[in-house]
Amino acid sequence: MTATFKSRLKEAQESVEACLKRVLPAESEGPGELHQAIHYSMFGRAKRVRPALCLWSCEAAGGDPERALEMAAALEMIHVYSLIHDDLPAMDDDDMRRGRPSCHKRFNQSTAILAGDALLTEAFAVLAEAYSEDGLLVRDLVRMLAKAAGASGMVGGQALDMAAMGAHDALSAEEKLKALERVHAWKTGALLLGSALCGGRLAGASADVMGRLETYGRCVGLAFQVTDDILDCTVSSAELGKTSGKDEAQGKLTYPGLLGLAGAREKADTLLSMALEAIAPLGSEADALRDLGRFIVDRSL
Ligand code: GRG
Repeated sequence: MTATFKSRLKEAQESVEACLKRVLPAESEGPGELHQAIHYSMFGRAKRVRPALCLWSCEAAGGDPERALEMAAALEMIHVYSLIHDDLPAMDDDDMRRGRPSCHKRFNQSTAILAGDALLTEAFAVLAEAYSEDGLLVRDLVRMLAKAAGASGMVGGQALDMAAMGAHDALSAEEKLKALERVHAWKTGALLLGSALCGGRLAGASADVMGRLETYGRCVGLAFQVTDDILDCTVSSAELGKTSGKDEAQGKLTYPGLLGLAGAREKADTLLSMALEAIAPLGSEADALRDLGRFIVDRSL
């Protein structure tokens, strides 16, 4: 990671966190521990990749990234809800997240479920409020966010993942790769793709630029999860801030499992090249997006 990118990412993280603090009720507000749980999960150690993707897609399309701040905050709210719910015993059952006890461990399961529910619901209120002067914009952003997060996006991908548990033994290697790509494209890729598209829409991007952002978003979305699979089997839980080695323990299909470690790295690099090629004509306004693509593939957490 170059020093320039490091400071750009830090700047984006700080602006989004300040925006999140503005739009979320204070930690001290009731009822019960709801807002404490929301703040606990929201403000832990986090990369804020989806917000950065949104802000910098807006910039790459010629827009003002400041205008995309609330959109970026809404995306992070949806992401954090998914992490809280994913850690629950009925889902991935994980005790550790962002380097500390997961939400249901620090609080309890009902508080964690409600904190996730509240973040999901309030994300749409943030959009409706922030962009209320432009009804068509709100309509498009709500539609795009719901598609990315819902039954044919992130939630659908989680359902596919749970249904696939132990159901792939009879498949050929090629079929396994296809099944894995489908789960990843929905479960992780859809929200990352949605982040790029919402950024482009906020900039009023042309159909050509939206198409380029779509290819970029799809490729880095998948590359993100390929890298996540690699990290899961190469980095310790302490460094990752979440339990590592889980994929193998749960018998899940993974890119390193199917392609080997070197093959998985090659896959991530190929996806990155495709992403960079798609945005090649966008000029220097897309530099942060280019660096973000490289970071997604080269990161160590
Ligand atoms: C509706 C009950 C219910 C559950 C939904 C949708 C869902 C559960 C889970 C989504 C699936 C999910 C959590 C996918 C994992 C994606 C992933 C690799 C997350 C880690 O993201 P990073 O690395 O984390 O960006 P930080 O902590 O940096 O934000």
